[in-house]
Amino acid sequence: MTLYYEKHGDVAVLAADNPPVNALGQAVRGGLQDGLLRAIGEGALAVLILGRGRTWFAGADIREFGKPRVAPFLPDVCNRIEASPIPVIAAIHGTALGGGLEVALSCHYRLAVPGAKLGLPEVSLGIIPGAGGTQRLPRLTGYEEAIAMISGGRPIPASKALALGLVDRIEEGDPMELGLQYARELLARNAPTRPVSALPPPAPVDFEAAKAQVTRKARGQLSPVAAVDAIAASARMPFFDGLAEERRIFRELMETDQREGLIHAFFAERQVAKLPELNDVSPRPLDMIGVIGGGTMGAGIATAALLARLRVTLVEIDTDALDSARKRIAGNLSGALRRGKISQSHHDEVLSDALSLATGYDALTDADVIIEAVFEDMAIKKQVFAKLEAIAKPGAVLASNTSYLDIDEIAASTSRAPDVIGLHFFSPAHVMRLLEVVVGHQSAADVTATGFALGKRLGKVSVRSGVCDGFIGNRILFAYRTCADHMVLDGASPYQIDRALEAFGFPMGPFAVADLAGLDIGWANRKRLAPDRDPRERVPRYADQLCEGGHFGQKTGRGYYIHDGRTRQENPDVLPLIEAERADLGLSPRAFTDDEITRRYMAAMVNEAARVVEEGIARRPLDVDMVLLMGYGFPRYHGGPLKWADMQGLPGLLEDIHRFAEADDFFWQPSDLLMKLVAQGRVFDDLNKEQTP
Ligand code: 3H9
Repeated sequence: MTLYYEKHGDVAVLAADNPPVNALGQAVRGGLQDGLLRAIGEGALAVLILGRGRTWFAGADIREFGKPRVAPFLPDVCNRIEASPIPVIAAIHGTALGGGLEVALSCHYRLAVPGAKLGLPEVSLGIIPGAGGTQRLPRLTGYEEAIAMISGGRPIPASKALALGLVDRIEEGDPMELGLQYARELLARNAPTRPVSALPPPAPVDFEAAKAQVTRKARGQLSPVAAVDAIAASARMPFFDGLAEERRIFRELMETDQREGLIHAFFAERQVAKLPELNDVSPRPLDMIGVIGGGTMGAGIATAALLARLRVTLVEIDTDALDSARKRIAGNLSGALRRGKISQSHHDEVLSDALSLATGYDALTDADVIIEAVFEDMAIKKQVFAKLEAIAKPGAVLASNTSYLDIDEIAASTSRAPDVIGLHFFSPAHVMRLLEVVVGHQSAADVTATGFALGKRLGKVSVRSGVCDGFIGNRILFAYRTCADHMVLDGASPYQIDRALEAFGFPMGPFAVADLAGLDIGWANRKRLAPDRDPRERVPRYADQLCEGGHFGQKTGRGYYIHDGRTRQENPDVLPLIEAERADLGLSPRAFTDDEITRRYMAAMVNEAARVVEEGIARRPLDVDMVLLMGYGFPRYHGGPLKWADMQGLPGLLEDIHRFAEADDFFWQPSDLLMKLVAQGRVFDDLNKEQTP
């Protein structure tokens, strides 16, 4: 039973019970429709709609998307609720999202409990509201707010919903009791039905200007822009014509790769922490976190833990360094306060009680998890772990935040290898949502589970990675960055490459990203890898020359670009360096189209990603997708590199790689997994499905 019908005097209660989120699957829709008819048939005077469990309806059942549609359809259910001859009341708790809010908008009266959240997040799934949301919401809130809510997709708290007229009242208590009381009050004053569709559309706004603004922000994503079109229809058409227009746009978006990519990302985000090796494994305690190193990374990790209300002890080498670390953390926390992420009292409490700073490792004897974020050098890391071994309590998890180095080698330098793990945060660590949990060959299962539990506590998306140089993300980055360097040597400019990839949907192209991260990082890495480099590798010199000139990107104001605040301009010194290098190498530059740039860059990314899966470094293709989406700016609406590859067609990609290999068969070696999938006529997503627990 997914929808309960109960009679409470004159009021019929329809209560959904479809855990976990009361999604509006076929049975729930059918139950709502039948319950309404039954209530009217039995002579009820009002209907109250509720969600049992943790929430009101969180939306249409996304699992039904892409399958044959089964009646009754949600728009019809909503229209029937609105057309009811007796008042229908929504009592909202938890989340009223998407189709869930559309059901509420079809009710005649709405009450919410204080913690409720309301929203139309469909654009984040690549679609728009399809059951009247774009036509009913503006009639209550006006166009400006409706455009913000629908094109932005972010839910709003009940208090804001009240201010906007989206709910009629907020009351603390049990939604069923509150709803029944509200229904009786309405009956006592003979309150009429109150269809939102009968309201006139609000005063129109400049929809073209609104659309232009949304287009700029959407960076190639279709749904937020299409949402403005659907909302605008409500200003020029009668209600039911507007509904038909909304439906037309909804259906069109349903057929797009963007919808498929975004829904893949939605489920992958929830799938990524589900690993058979963690079934029935309990994490170790994680109340007290130790952080070694108070630079940008260490301070960011400490901030992330403090924001999650964990106790933190940070260790630095001397009082000056501690002072700088304290300032960094305080700066991060006041940023969080400014952005409304924490309250003033949480902010003050954290600084006065939850954070301790010390210069000696002895302060870490009580820590449950100790994360080192010291300089990226194996010898230094080993010294740190030797000291940790001496002071950490038995069972403490010893973690390294290294972004490249071999966790197994670090673990082997202690006698506690099973306690050692990599926790690779991304900078700024209190903002970026990705955490790579790097599992060494000897890491204990409950240590891995603790890594995931910590990630969850910090609100991160944690991805399991095996050990290799650069783990999942930086290893793949290295491959596509190398491809970009080759294209520069062969004739493309860094600026054309950045423009082409920004048009693909990345917020920044690879050269702008390098400037942001600091060119010295790549420089150090090239030096580290130089001794073992294969002579066939093509490594450009011009990037080193920029660094030798003291130009490290944004932090020095000059790199590939000249930076002035948030604006960037091409650095005129860069192209001459590149031209000189091409001349030295005897290369005559050729023209690249933007399309070729994107195809090569993506082929390099997909090929390396496939190898990462083939070698078991990532357990599933979706793990790679999450890493690139969460940590590397990959456009979410393409679903991640391997989902994108599936949608493009793997045979075409493999053909590209074979063709590129004709000129450079050292770099362009197709992955065995990619070749196998093509030969079998399968796609990466088939591997995700095979491994879904
Ligand atoms: C829509 O409504 C279209 C209409 O306009 C028009 C129709 C004609 N369906 O996130 P959690 C699953 S589009 C199916 O971990 P939380 C989820 O996969 C929809 N399943 O919990 C997970 O499963 P599992 C608009 C869903 O507490 C489990 O529920 N609505 C759906 O962190 C728990 O989810 C949205 O976009 C769904 N709609 O967050 C809302 N939602 O345990 C999407 C969740 O097997 N949902 N599941 O991994 C959310 O934003 C969050 O799930 C929510 C709860 C905030 C509700």
